[in-house]
Amino acid sequence: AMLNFEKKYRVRGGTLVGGDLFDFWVGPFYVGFFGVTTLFFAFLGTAMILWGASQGPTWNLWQISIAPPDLSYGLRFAPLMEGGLWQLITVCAIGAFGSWALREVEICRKLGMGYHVPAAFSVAILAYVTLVVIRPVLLGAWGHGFPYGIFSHLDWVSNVGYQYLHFHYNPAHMIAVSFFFATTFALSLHGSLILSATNPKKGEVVKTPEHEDTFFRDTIGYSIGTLGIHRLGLFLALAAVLFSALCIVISGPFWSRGWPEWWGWWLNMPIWAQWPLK
Ligand code: BCL
Ligand code: UQ2
Repeated sequence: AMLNFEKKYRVRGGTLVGGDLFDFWVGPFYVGFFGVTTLFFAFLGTAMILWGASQGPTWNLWQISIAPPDLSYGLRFAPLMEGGLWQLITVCAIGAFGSWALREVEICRKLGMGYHVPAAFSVAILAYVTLVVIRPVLLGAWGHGFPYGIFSHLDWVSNVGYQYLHFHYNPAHMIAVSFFFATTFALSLHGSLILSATNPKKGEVVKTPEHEDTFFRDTIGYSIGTLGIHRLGLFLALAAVLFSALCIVISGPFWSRGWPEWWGWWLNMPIWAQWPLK
């Protein structure tokens, strides 16, 4: 069923390719050229994961894993069962994520919206591509990508982390983590503010943004405003993911020793490195 206002927003056009050919909906979902390509890559990729699992040693959901090629294959194609599958699945994943972003762009154009949503999603895609393409290429082997499996990718994160001795000392990781925490903090302030304004005690009317501003002015002397909190939230979230991509792409290509050692420049600064004076 269509909601009464939906007809008004089901506008023709705004497509990037294919003109009217794929300009249709299935139920509530817009399809478009990139809806078709999303489905194509998603089904093919999922089928390959299932087939890979069927060739593997387990059907335990937690333990299924499709590994990238051995480092000795460098940046070449590997045989299917020796990482080739991982390479094809990676192509499908990038195809599906990219198609999804472009489908979002078409929907933005139909609705006359800004491109904030696809722009933000592109930053998540960039982080993924950094992990499975950019960093492996910079290091010279697809084997540096992470394996596709629930536990196996966690093991990869742990192993790669310890390869640099103590990943918490990675300065970009520090900033990324701080932005992630700030994002959840800002969103908890916002969510709780909205819920308390819209759920007053029995018999009272729903409160307005004036009350929201006043709450924060009373408590901390500052309100960022209803539009501002959403801008801040987007900024914090994007910064978190951009610094995540940065923290991993510099691990190896830029710094190959332990991250604690990177701080030597700071410990050796002449302001304190000369103390105690002998
Ligand atoms: Mg660390 C990375 C936090 C301890 C080693 N670490 C990260 C970052 C993040 C973080 C900053 C991962 C987020 C990210 O990249 O998002 N680490 C973090 C925290 C601690 C921590 C908070 C902590 O101690 C409290 N890390 C440690 C310890 C080390 C360590 C010290 C291990 C011993 N950490 C590493 C390593 C890495 C990180 C190694 C990384 O590689 C990783 C990183 O920075 O990666 C970039 C980015 C988001 C994505 C990549 C998701 C992309 C999503 C795609 C585009 C879409 C998917 C669609 C999906 C398949 C479809 C679903 C369909 C359904 C229908 C819904
Ligand atoms: C706010 C406001 C909102 C909000 C929130 C605030 C009326 C509905 C949460 C308060 C936010 C502040 C003070 C920024 C905090 C900064 C960081 C980095 C977490 O003022 O306006 O609108 O939801």
